Formats: sequence, C-alpha cells, structure tokens
Amino acid sequence: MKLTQAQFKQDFLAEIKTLYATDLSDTSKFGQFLALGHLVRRYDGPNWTHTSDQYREQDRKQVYYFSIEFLPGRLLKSNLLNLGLLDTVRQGLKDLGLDFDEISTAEPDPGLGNGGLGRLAACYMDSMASLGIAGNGNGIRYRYGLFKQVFMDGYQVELPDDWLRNGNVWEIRRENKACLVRFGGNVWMAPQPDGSLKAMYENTDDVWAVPYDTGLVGYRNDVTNTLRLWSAELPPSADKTGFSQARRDRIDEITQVLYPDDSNSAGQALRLRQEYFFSSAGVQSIVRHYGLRHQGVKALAKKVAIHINDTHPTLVIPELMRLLMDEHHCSWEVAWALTTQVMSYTNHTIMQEALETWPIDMFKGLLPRIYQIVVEIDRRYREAQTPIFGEDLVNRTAPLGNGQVRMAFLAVIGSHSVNGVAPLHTQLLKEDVLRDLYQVYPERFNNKTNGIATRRWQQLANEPLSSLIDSKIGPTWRRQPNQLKTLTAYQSDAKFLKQLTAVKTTNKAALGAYIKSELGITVRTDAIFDVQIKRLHAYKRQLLHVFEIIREYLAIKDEPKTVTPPRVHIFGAKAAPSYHYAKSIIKLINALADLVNHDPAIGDRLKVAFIPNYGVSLGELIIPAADVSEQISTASKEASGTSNMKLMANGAVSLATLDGANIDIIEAAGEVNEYSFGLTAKAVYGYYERGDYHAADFYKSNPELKRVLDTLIDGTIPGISTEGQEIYDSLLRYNDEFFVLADYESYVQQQKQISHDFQNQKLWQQKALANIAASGVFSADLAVARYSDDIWQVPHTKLLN
Ligand code: 4GP
Repeated sequence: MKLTQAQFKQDFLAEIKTLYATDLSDTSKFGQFLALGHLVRRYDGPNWTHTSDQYREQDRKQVYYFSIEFLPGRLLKSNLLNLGLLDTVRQGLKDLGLDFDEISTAEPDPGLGNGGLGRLAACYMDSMASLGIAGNGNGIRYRYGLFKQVFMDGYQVELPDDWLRNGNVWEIRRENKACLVRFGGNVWMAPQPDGSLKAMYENTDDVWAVPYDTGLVGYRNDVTNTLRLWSAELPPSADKTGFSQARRDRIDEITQVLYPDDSNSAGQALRLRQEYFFSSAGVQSIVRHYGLRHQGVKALAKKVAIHINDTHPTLVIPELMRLLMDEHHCSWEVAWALTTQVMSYTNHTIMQEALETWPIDMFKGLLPRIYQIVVEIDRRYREAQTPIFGEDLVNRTAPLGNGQVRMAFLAVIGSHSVNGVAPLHTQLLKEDVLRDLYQVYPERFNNKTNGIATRRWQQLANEPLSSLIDSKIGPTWRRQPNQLKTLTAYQSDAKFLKQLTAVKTTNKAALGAYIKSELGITVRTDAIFDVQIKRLHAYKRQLLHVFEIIREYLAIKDEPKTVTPPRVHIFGAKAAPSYHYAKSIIKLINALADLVNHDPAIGDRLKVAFIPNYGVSLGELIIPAADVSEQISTASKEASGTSNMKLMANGAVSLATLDGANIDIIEAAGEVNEYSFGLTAKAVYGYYERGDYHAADFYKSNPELKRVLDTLIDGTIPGISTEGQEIYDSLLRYNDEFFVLADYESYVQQQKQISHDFQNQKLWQQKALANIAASGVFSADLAVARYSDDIWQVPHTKLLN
C-alpha cells in the first residue's frame, strides 16, 4: 500500500492520543507497539475484508489447515514488511525519536506450539497468503503458551507464558461465529417419521467454542488470510441454568495450556478434549460457511480441502461424517466419499508419538457419537480389506485395536493423501512406520519436503544480508526465492565474499550483545559460531555436541599452544517438562558452560552459551549469526528438520548426519559445501536387525572418547554427579539408544575440518554463499505450491523454477 512518512507520523500520533489520551512522551514501549499494531490493523483492514469477500464471491475452493500448534512469531514487523511499509514506518519513527526495532521487541511472541510442526504450520500460512491461496488456519487459542524457560542453578525451570496478559492487538473475537461442542452424555439414534435416524443427546457437557481471528498478510499482494483460533467458554445456556464450579473449570481448562501433562489419565483426557474441541468447532464452521452458500453438501469436496497437520486433528474425519449424516442427512456412502476427498494428512515424526492412541473407554465416554462413527469406519474397513489383505494385516491397521483408538491409522484411512516431510522420512513411513497401510493404499502416499518462510527467516531476520543480496541480483528473489540461485555467479567475487563476512560479523555482534546481557558471557565476533537450536531430545543428540565441547576443552588444556580458531557453542532448546533425561542434558550443558567460560586457561578461545527460552524471536536473532548449523540427529529419526533450512538460508554450513532434509540440503548445496558424517539410516536399521550394537566397544577402543565420557563421572565437570552418572549409564549400561558413540569419531573429524577450513575465510564464505544460493529450493512458497497442486488442488501464484 502507499503511505507517506508524513501521513504515517500523523496517523501514529493521532493513534497514541486516541488510545492513551496523552502524548508520545508519556507512553511505554509496549504502548507504542500497541498503537502501531492498531494502525497496521487499520491499514490492512480493507485487504482483509476484500480477501474474504472475494473468496466468497468467486466461490473459491478454500484450504483449511488444522493444527493443534501454531508458532507465528511476532507479527508487527512481518506485517509491515509484507504490506511494503517497513521502511516508511521505521524512518517515520526515527523522525519522532523512536527506534522501531526496540518497539517491535515489546510485542509478545505467541508460543502456541512446541517446535517444528507448529512453526511449519505458521510458515505455510505465510506462504498461502503470499501465493494468493484461499487458505485458513484452524487451531487453539491457548491462554498460556509453551512455558517460559529459565535456568536456576543450571536446571530448567518452567514459568507460565502469560502472553495474553495485555490483550492481543491482532485478534478479533467473533462471538457471532461461535458454536457448541458436545462432550460426554448419552447418545442414541431415534427413528424419524421419514425413516431417517436422528442423533439424540442427553446429559452432555456442552462447551461454547468462540473463534478469535487473526489476519495473515500476504507479501505485497493485497491478500490477507485468516488464522482462526478457538477459545473454550461457558455456553450461553449457562446463564439460565447456572453451571457448577467444577463444570466451569472443566470448560476453562480446555484452552488453558498447550500440551497438558499427559503422564496421567486426567491429562490424557484433557488432551483428547482439546483435540476434539478445535476439530469439531473448525469443521462445524466450515460446513456452516459452506452451507450458507450452496444448496446441500454434494459439491463440498470441490470447494473445501481440510489438512490434518499430524494426528492431533484427526477427529475432523468422524466429525465431518457426523455433520454430513446427522445434520445434512447424507448416507454413509456419500458422507464417506466426500470426507475422504476433502481430507489429507501429514505425518511429522517416526517417533512413537506419531502413533497417537486413545484408550477406547476414555474415548467412548468423552465422545460417544464420534465413537459410534469410528466403530463403523473400523467395521467397514475390516469388511472391505480382510478378503484382500488378510486378517492379520487388517488387525494391525484398523482404527480400533488393542483397546485403543489409533489416530494415525484413522487419519490414513480417512484421507486421500498421506505425506511425509522429506524423501527419507516418506520412505521410512512406507517401509516401516506405516508399512502395512502402505500396502492397502499405496496411491495415497507421497512426499512433500518441508519449507521455510524466507520472508521471515531471511528478509525480516537478516536485513543486512537481504540488502546485500538485493545489491547483487536485485529484489526479484524476495518473491521468487529460487532466484537466489543466480548468486552462484559471484562465487569468485572477492569483494562480495568479504561483504558476506562483514554481514555475518554484524549479526554476530548483535547476538554477542544479547549473550552478554543475558548470560554475562563475552564472545568474540571472529569466533566460529557453532549453533544447535531445536527441542531437547535424546535423538537430536545435543549430547554429541557436548562431547565435542569437552574434547575441545581438554585439547586446549593439554596443548595450550596449538592454534585453533576460537569457538562459541550456542544452544537453544526447551525440554518437555516431564522429560527427565532431556532435563539432565540441559543441566550438563550449563555445568559445562560454567566450567569452560570461567577457566582462565581457556580465556576467549572457547565459550558455551545456552540461551534460555528459545523460540521464534530468539531464532531470528541467532540464525543470522551462525557459521555452523548442527543437524546431528541419529539417521532415520529426524523427519525433516527446518532449522537446518533456516540456518542454510543465512549462510551457515551444515554439520549434518544423513537424516531428514539434511540429505536434500547436502544435495542442493553440494557435498563440498557441507560437513556430513555418521551412520546412515540403513546402517542404523542394520544394527536393529542384527542386534549387534555394542556401545562399550567404542568406549574401549577409543581412548579420547573414553576420556571425554569419563569426565561425566570423574568430577571434571562440577555439579553433575547425578546427571553425569545417569547420562554415562544411558550410554554404557543401557547401550546408547541413539548411537552417539558410534558417530563420535566421524563427527569430531568433521569438527576438526571445520576449524581448519574456517581459517581460510574466502573458502568459507564460498561455502556460505553456496548454501544461501541453494536455499531457495527450501522456500515454503515452493512447498506450499506443491501441496496446492498435488493435494489440495487449488490455484496459486506462479513460481519460477
Ligand atoms: C517435527 C519433526 O521432528 C521435524 O523433523 C520436522 O521438521 C517438523 O516436525 C516439521 O515437519 N515434529 C514435531 C512433532 O514437531 O511434534 O512431532
């Protein structure tokens, strides 16, 4: 949109007056942020209205992306960037004596997700708007986001993330679009005079689902899509009948917290209620919206695509069946045909949690009508497939089995498309995790490699790099990320390579300042910034990284004269509150950091910075400063990874196992530009099959590794007597489930190579450039375009190859 600086300043000052009845000098940073937020809402308002009007008028097919997690990040800067107003606003504020970047950090970062799949959902929403796809997000408006992580004595402590305390400027509460979600009670099918059956309910626990809509602004295309998050409230009937406090609490808790502690059955039941709550509300609103425009539901599949982001929203399948049959009087056959045409499912992990299950008793009690429908899906599946595939396979794959409702199987059976998120992952789904269902429905399985929103992860997070790229190849890449590949022409441009180093140094200084202020650690900007940012999980092997730090520490102590480039090891990771082992590793990293950072013999040659409370905003600060991207999961365990893509796009080289999308990154950027190591997925599966992995052999045969491991229990690292022993035992007594010891040697080899190569800055920046140039392939725009073409069948803006 067009806006002059003068107009902006006038609008902003007027907004401040209206909101606070005072003038600028009397407002806080948050107050200034809020005023800006209101202004942006106003500027974008016409686009948002126009977009929904157009979708309706043109009767466009709409995509509904259901996800129990969304991690959109702060929206002020990204909305301004996408509206084309960032420079105007920044400059205008400067004239008023204000610093935009300072104001924008006053915005709370909504932590409505744990990690990868939640951030992926947000990247995809960004791309849908930017590609002009009629896309809608559908999720939960958690009162509290993922916990705020602090360290006390090196241990993770979880504090509530009260992100809504000051309200949320981006959302609109749409009470007129609320709907009723029913839990529990009794249900029966009553014959009607016309011969049909009607579902009758009694004693249900009703919950009022109220949507809050947030506009998702497309990149300079006048499109604003909607993210709809549902909040659980008392139904209006409560005013008349009064609800007991216990019942009120039961309603409140549904949308209080992200991922309730599910180590007990009350927590599990709550999680199931969350899942049905947003699935039901979302599907009801879709069918209602659709019903207002069309006669009957016959053409639903032509106008609606529902995407199931991991198994959590799987109940959209029986819920749509319920609405089609019970409220729109479709036969089972018609309803099922429509449902399977509408639904598609993405699997995000091969870990056990991918195969979410619910005890039948719990499920039946909470969702009696949905359970009836699942029973019928199960019965028909068995009836149709047993003659073809035999009883054993069908027993293994039916939606109901072993006293459980099996969500992943239900998702596959009720969808027309099932995808993994990187080629290796999809292959493992076919060969291992969902092997049996792949026999039954081979045509449904496909791969859609993940992608990242390059606007946020390059343009917004790394403005110095983006300007430098503009100066070389012009701004087309900002819309057409594949154009980044034209940067390869500058591989020998010495001046450009130096400029890349300068950009990196600027970003390292910014991160260094943050590390200094948060952790009191001083880091050198000429050090290698070696970064591992992701959830703390044993399979992601932060432990391997820790062993390298111990090795480097011992090496400096042994041979202080040997010259190696300084290093800063940077971690960002939250551990699930009930994941004991992961929390022990956090303690270990912090204890090691204490030792290393304060050892005068080490000085500034080696530093360890575990930055607490990693999330989207911290990612935006850390990623542009990284030289090395640690992607070191046990091969076969990381479905795709997306921090690998973000780091690559900012010129970090990958130190990576052949896992997930690392494989594709190495292929895209060229093997010589990355540092790969370790067992392949095939080798890992080989160990499983033969059962001949003996971690202790590595310990015994490699004196350096033995020395490193012994520091866990010999007092070298103070303060970890319990954790050190626990971790040591996990490796040697319990045989190292994730093959850390097997990969140690080749990992260290590559770390040494990195230290060597980094000293040749020209060579290093050539690698960085190769990574940036190849990163366009991993743009979420391209990924979403593939979903649109192959799965959702909706049009989108064309992208260049
Ligand atoms: C994550 C996967 O672990 C990660 O490899 C992948 O990149 C990401 O999904 C997006 O596809 N899984 C989760 C989860 O976040 O909760 O299972």
